[in-house]
Amino acid sequence: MSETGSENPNDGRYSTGELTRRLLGLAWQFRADCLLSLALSVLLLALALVGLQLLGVVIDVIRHALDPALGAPAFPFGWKPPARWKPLDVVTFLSLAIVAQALLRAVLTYSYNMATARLTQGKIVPDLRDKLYAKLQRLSFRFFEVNGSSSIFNRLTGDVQNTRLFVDGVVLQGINMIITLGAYFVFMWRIHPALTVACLSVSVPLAWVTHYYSNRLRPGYLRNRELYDGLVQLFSESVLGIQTVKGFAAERGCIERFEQGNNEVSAQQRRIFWDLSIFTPATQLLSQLSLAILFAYGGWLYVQGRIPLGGGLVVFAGLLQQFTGQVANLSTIANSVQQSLTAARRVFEVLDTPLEVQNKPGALAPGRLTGSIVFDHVTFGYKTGAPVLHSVSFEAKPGQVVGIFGMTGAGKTSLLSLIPRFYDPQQGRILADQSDLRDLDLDAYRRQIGIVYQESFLFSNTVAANIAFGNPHATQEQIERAAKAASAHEFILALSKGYQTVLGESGVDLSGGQRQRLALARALLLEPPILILDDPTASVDPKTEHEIVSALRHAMAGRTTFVVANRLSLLRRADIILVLDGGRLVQTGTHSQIVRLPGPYREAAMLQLMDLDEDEPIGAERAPGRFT
Ligand code: DCP
Ligand code: MG
Repeated sequence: MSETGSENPNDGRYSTGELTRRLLGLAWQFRADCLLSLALSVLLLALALVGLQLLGVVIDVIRHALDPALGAPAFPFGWKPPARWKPLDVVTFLSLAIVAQALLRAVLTYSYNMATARLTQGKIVPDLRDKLYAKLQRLSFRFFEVNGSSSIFNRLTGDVQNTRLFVDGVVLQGINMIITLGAYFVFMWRIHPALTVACLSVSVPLAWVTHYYSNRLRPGYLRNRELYDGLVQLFSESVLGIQTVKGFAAERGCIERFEQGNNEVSAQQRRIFWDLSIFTPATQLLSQLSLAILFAYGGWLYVQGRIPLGGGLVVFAGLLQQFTGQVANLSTIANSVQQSLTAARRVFEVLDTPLEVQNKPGALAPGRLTGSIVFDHVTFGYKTGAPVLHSVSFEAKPGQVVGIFGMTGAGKTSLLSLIPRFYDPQQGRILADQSDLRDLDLDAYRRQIGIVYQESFLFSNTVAANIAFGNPHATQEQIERAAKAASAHEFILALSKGYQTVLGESGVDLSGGQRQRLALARALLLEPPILILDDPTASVDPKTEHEIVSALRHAMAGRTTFVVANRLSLLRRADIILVLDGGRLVQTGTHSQIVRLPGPYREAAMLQLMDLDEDEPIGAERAPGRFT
């Protein structure tokens, strides 16, 4: 979206020249296919010229037959009809040759279209899409925070398509146009230089009009893509958030916002069409002007007796018409230039985003870790100058359970996200088995960490595939072992097709507790020495919480576990508890140690115990005013 787009580190980075160079590089990458397309179009051009030549000769043969005083026709390509042929035989033969030429052109046009489609849709587009997707997979979280998902979708789909337009719509068409115009020019010049110059003088205003409109179009296309990103964002959010929308009876508002966004896009689109609908006829009009010049000036030349009214003039008119037709193509090409540059800018922005977290050269692939994690004066923030963790230090020994407690916004999730190195700290360092995380091979390290989030994302696939997500080669036995360890085996068997049950989109047909246990099984399948649990019981009822907690008890055995929780049921089991307050580590110790000390943990513990003692009916607590 536009306001977040400005935070993109690549914004405004590309000059038109640079974009053009890179797009030419893209064409160069597929030079063999480009050459094939160009060769076919040159053949087509040659055939068109042959056709015109033949037409001119046919006319001269007829005129000569009608009036032998006019002089014998000049046959092209060194060919001469046998002396015994009558003029009618010659005309018939030439007409057949013209038909053959037209047929051959049809076949070549077909081949040209096929070759170009194979190049663009078969090679360039899939290649760019693969590159973009691979890059997206490696980009750090920050990129996704800055760029909305819709903008990313649109770049992967529409913008990739428009980027390839540079190859077929600009490079191929452009070279083709230059060759064609050159050839026509030479042929016309050979017929009559002065007439050629007169007719082609309209090219000057034509070039100016093209330049003017082309520059007008570019910002329009960019704005259009941004507005469209916003519209798709609105749409996808209302699909993903449909429960919230309906729950708050907010359909009307959503529809109105969508209509407004939709109108903005179409109004913007209309402005582009408005420019285009002046631009295209303007270029056509100008090119038709040259025909008018031909008739006026050519007619005058004829009257003056300086040019014969023969096949030559017909050929000239034909050449001129083709020439102006090609020139009128300029507007299409100019339009493609702007469209493809806009799209390419958005595609390259993604491809060029530096990887914030990446392997350094010679990074170490660790063997199986013991699970020791040390935070050494770690300061971290999402934006520079606004840390959300301040100089946090602690040590987790192998196999320990580390509970993390803090108010909402205290920095618990942020702390957890540093462990798998989703971000790098701004100051201080984090050690796993005594090695700085920045020295470890990222993939090899992350594979040793199992993560369960507050809310788990399940893929539209079978239960088994969801559990085996981190290791697609896992055996059924491994999958079941993980499911049992996560207390998920029983409920999975009760599903209609057991492990082969396909979950709906995002797994909507499971309860919150079931989803969490599947997510836990998915994390445990990898037998990770380090387990990270971000408030896994946050959104479930007490009974499910109990199930998850008892599942966790098995799961945590033998691994270093980091668990964010607010419920004492989970925290009590921790070997050490870290209490975070406003991004600072304010207390460290076991439950029994810190529950005695004044502070946020003790307060929360008291409240939870009081909740248990409370015999006031729940209705009384809901009395108006108590919520404020
Ligand atoms: N923050 C941010 N950008 C993000 C995530 C968080 O600027 N992508 C900010 C919001 C908070 C602070 O960082 O001010 C800490 O956020 P956490 O998500 O780490 O907070 P908690 O996990 O402790 O909160 P909760 O209990 O609500 O999950
Ligand atoms: Mg959190």
